[in-house]
Amino acid sequence: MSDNKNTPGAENPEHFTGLHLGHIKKSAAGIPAIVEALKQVVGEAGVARGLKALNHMNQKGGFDCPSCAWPDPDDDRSTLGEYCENGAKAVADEATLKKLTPEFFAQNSVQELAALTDYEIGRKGRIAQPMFLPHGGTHYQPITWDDAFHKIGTALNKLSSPDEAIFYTSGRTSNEAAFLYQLFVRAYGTNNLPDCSNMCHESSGVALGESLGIGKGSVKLEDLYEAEVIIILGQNPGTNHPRMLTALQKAKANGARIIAVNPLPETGLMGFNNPQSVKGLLGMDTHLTDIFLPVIINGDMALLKAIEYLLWQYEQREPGKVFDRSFIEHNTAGFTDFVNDLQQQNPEQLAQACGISLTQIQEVADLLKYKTKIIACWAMGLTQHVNAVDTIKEIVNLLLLKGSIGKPGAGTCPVRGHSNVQGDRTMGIYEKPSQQFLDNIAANFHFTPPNKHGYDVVEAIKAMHGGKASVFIAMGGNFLSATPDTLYTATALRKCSLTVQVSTKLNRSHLVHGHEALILPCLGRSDKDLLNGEEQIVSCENSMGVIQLSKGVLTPVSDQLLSEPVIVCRLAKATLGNHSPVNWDTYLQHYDHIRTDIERTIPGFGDYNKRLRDPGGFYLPNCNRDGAFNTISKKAHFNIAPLHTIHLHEGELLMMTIRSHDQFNTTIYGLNDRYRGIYNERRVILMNQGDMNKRTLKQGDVVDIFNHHGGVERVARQFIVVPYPIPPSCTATYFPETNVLVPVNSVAKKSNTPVSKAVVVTVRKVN
Ligand SMILES: Nc1nc2c(c(=O)[nH]1)N[C@H]1C(S)=C(S)[C@@H](COP(=O)(O)OP(=O)(O)OC[C@H]3O[C@@H](n4cnc5c(=O)[nH]c(N)nc54)[C@H](O)[C@@H]3O)O[C@H]1N2
Ligand SMILES: Nc1nc2c(c(=O)[nH]1)N[C@H]1C(S)=C(S)[C@@H](COP(=O)(O)OP(=O)(O)OC[C@H]3O[C@@H](n4cnc5c(=O)[nH]c(N)nc54)[C@H](O)[C@@H]3O)O[C@H]1N2
Ligand SMILES: [Mo]
Repeated sequence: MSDNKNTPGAENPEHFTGLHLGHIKKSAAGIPAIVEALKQVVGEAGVARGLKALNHMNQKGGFDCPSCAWPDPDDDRSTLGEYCENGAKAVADEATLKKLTPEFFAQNSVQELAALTDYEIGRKGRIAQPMFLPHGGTHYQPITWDDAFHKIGTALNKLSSPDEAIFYTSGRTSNEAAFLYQLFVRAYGTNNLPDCSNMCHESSGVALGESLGIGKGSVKLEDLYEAEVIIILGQNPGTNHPRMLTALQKAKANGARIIAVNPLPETGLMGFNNPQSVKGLLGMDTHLTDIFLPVIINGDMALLKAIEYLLWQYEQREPGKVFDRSFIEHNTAGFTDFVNDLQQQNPEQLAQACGISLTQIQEVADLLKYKTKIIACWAMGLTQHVNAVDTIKEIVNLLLLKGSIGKPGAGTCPVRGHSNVQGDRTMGIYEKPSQQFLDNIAANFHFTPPNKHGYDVVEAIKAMHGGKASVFIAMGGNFLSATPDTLYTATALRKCSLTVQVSTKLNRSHLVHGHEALILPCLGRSDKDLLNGEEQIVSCENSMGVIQLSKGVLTPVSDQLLSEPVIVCRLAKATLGNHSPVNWDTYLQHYDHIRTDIERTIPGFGDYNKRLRDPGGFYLPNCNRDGAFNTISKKAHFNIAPLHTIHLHEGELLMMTIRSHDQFNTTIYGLNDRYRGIYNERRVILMNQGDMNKRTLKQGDVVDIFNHHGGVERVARQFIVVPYPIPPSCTATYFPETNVLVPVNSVAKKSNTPVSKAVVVTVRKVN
């Protein structure tokens, strides 16, 4: 909402960077990926430091890649390096030797920095000491750690209620830091713990929790190798989870068939040159997808229903051969009602609603008919929709019909984003904690944690905007750029009395701030973490529930950086003073003490300190994996939901905001999207040629993009039109440039996740 039209930033560009269009690549990775990776790392960190980082990443006893949450193989790790191009870019970004000294901040005002693009801001370097922006100040100034903690403690203690403070977390925070952070926040007295998950896989957590009794996926990496069919919906693994391609390649070699459901023919779904194998280096690619279904945006539910309908028809002809009747009878609830509803469906209408021909859907049904080991993988293409929870439950319906949960080679695979986003939730970073979790805290730490639900991300923005919250603290992330409705969120943050960012790199959330602002620089994943002269380890949980050790190896760029656990302890001491129910000094001696308390509080962490040091770490318990369903009825639930139809008026288009190949969320590594053939420009809008013709637009034309949700005009200025193989009425732009168009009030039912993949927009040519 445009209550501050003058917000400088990426949404109001000064100039273009010079678009150059190439071809859409036919396969991902290979030598170009290795070249890119080395270029980035060596360029930022130098040869010795860069190679040291790469050699330790994702190796047993090394550090966990700070990029995505894809698991490491349980068995042998590749000697060619167990990392991908984008993991290398993430490390290069963190291991950079460039640092932001007090002189840098003295020379560059906040306003000047805010006028830069996200790409330019991110290239500046690591923050090297705590910085403070006084009320009305134009430049950040150095501040001591003690003074910084004192300021925050004082601000928090001045609030009339702890609920007026908000404590955000991004998903890179280690288990140890996350556990202490939520403990501090609850001891302080609130559950206002929004996290990036609210914008990410929250819909998956809600759907899986309600249907299957656990909000996490059920498969292990080895299951992929055993699957007969892998369905990948709304995910672009070639860019966002490149190491998944190695697993898919192995699955293919073992006979698996792959179905990809995506409005775009994403390169990584199509073919793969494994840079960790000699064949891949020579450019011999594996053809990955067997059936590609270019659904229209949010057509997935209709598609899934159509597949189920056709399978049900087969089942009637051959009872018990297509559906797993025994599994359904013993393990599920709601089958009869579900089938009654399915019978009412009209396959032609469903085909039309998803934009896939009935012939092609029939091909999928034929493939699935006798298969029993099916895995469904999905990511943001499904979770960021109004009906995301129901769509994910529809995936579960399909798997239940086929008995494809709780056995090898089958199950649910929501592919997580941030490297420890799943672990942070396990540690209690959650605005709606269970009573059981709170009881465990109470029993171990002798205080009564609040049980009133806190704010999630969208609620937090509204609370700040409405003056109900005025201190905002972020443990990592880039709240301003990652959240919807950029200008509305900017206003919300600017109303705060104090905003605090615990960060590694400079980002826009440091530049759009409260009356006073603090930047607290912390160690990253790759940095050596010394406490009382001893190197510390931390731990993360990957997408498949494995807890693994992470140990940084690089000398930090500044001796003024503190680790996140230390920052939380000192913040807690400064805020809670002598009244603290928790003895923070114990944790400041050794992180093993943190893990001992995690073990006492959270199930599944028995013998944590020992098992963490076992090579490869350990799996957390997962009831689905063992064929059990921890719902109230102890059964898996079929779900019946109507289709969600988005009515587009004349001239309107449906826009998905997606990631390019050269970014990690709001961190922009470069201006190329190599696989999609788009170079040197991020301000592009991918359009169907027919939609361009209707608007008399041609390649290279510049348009403004509008959204009018709730009667408020939002505009993203100056995007270059690029014709692209995308279904009619669908368009794509890059996140975060177009977050300014995502309405804060457009959220998924039940999960409250911003609808970032179905933004109704119009375009107008700029003369
Ligand atoms: N290099 C790199 N790695 C990353 C990240 C990064 O930014 N860069 N981000 C990390 C994070 S936090 C996350 S959550 C993940 C995100 O990983 P993804 O979910 O793969 O990321 P997106 O770019 O949002 O891609 C969504 C995909 O869904 C498709 N899609 C959009 N709408 C629909 C729809 O309605 N239906 C279907 N079937 N498909 C649709 C898009 O075409 C696109 O291919 O990646 C993680 N890993
Ligand atoms: N329109 C649109 N919006 C989206 C999405 C989308 O697809 N479309 N995706 C959503 C998703 S899936 C997610 S997960 C969110 C991401 O939201 P966030 O997690 O908030 O954003 P990031 O860009 O990952 O955060 C990057 C910043 O984290 C800091 N950082 C990096 N490493 C560390 C560390 O180790 N410790 C600390 N303390 N700080 C660190 C750096 O300062 C860096 O600038 O964005 C969401 N927003
Ligand atoms: Mo994410």
